[in-house]
Amino acid sequence: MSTPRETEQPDDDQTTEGFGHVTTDAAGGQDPVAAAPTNDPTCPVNQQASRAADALLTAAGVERVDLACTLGSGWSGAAGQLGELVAELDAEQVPGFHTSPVPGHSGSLKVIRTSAGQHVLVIGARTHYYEGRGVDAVAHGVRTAAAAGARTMVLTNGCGGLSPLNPPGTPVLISDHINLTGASPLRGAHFVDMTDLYSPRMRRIAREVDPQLREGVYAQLPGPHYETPAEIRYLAAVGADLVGMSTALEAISARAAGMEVFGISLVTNLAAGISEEPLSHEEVIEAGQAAAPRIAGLLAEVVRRSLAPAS
Ligand code: 8IG
Repeated sequence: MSTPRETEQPDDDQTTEGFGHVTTDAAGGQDPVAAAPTNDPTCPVNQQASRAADALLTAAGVERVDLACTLGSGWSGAAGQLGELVAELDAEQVPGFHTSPVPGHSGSLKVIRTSAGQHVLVIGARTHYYEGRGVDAVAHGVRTAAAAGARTMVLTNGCGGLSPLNPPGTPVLISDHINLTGASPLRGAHFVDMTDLYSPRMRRIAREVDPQLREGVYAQLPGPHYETPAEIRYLAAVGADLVGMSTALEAISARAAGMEVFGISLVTNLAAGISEEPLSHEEVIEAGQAAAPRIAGLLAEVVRRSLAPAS
């Protein structure tokens, strides 16, 4: 089980003011809400996550969930084998969630009971950074999962692949990420270690389930445009294997909340310039459909084994 690894940085000019009490000047310089540190339980983003968690837990009639899973492009059917549906809510019924404008993203939140009696929150309504709602909207799913009691955050996505070893339709374990959004879901003096962000324990379990699985470094870009071939060569040179528009900001938020993080990408297209073909969203949807049975079984088995008591 991972623990939140926060280090209080030495801060010479720390004032006696508590968290959340940010002074504003007459000109309205700093917005106190926007500036409240994200590790303060009274920070409005955490309170909104608690309200969303309450709505979900009440609808499901459960006290907490054990694990949460965000479904990315190509993964919308992958929750089918996790267990029995207990509750399903439209994104609009849960505080802070929005229906996704993207075809291939489901737009609902589900609570599922596994055959072992544990509960999984399935988030089919991810907010992407490119929607322009800000980092708090992006992190809201993860914060809601943490507020609902989930100790493990499973992040799935569809992405571009930089290696011909991972053709479209290949699931790849995320071993690490490069956050190229220029943003963070955290603010204030909230310093969080990112070593071993993507749980070695969960990756081991996944490779036990499917020994063919490869690992890769995922680069999150802001999007919504895809990359140029020159940008893909740049990403390859700095060590990226996978490129997409989600996951890294959410993983940071999950680590900050003390959750164990598991990331898995479905390569739905070769990145720009790697293949002769231009990129299309239709290609992304088709690769997801073709891989659906394999990735649904994989996800269910990784979740089942990760929740099983250590023997
Ligand atoms: I699915 O090739 C999917 N998402 N940035 N590049 C980026 N995001 C993606 C890609 C891709 N494919």
